[in-house]
Amino acid sequence: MRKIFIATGNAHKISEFREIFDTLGLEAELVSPKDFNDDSEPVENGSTYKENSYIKARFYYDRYHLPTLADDSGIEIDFFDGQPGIHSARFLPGMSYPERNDYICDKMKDSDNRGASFHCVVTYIDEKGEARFHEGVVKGSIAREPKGIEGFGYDPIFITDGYDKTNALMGQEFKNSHSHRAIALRKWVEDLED
Ligand code: ITT
Repeated sequence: MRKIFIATGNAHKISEFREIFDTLGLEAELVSPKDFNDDSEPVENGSTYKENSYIKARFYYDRYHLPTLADDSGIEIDFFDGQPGIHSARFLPGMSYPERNDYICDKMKDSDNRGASFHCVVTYIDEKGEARFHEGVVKGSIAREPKGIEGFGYDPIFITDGYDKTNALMGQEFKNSHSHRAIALRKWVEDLED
């Protein structure tokens, strides 16, 4: 079976990758830094999702020489002028995600400017060392208050356009087919099949 290195230390992303692979009917053995007891981390000093995604993929490809998939993602919130974007993992340092989500909803409580979007760029470096990039974007809005326990990060406050519940209430199966990550991976598969 084809082995693919998933270049992330985020356990939630790894399980989403596995589930999206299943949803897409892709057979592969997915391995990640944890399987190699590797806690080294690439320096994400790019200024775009694409650059950071490439930095992560290249870092692990150079270590393990396996076909490698990396994801850089984030949420852009209109009320905060598009922040936190590529800084989503480091936004409001020192706060847990429930605290961050409460903070965001509280700051926005009197505002009708609730637009937001989730972004993801996946980089795939193949066995020959060549990189391909695919992007997934989902538009939505910020909920009045955090709701739901599924997913991770900002899922309790993000409502995908066309739906009326947060991602964390819609559930993992919904995310596996509708998320920014699922869209990017679907494009990657279509590209592989061509
Ligand atoms: P790696 O760099 O090791 O992949 P990370 O969590 O630091 O892990 P990013 O730099 O790409 O990854 O940061 C993405 C952040 O954006 C993530 O930590 C969440 O806060 C948020 N995010 C991304 N995708 C999300 C999703 O599907 N649901 C909720 N929040 C998400």
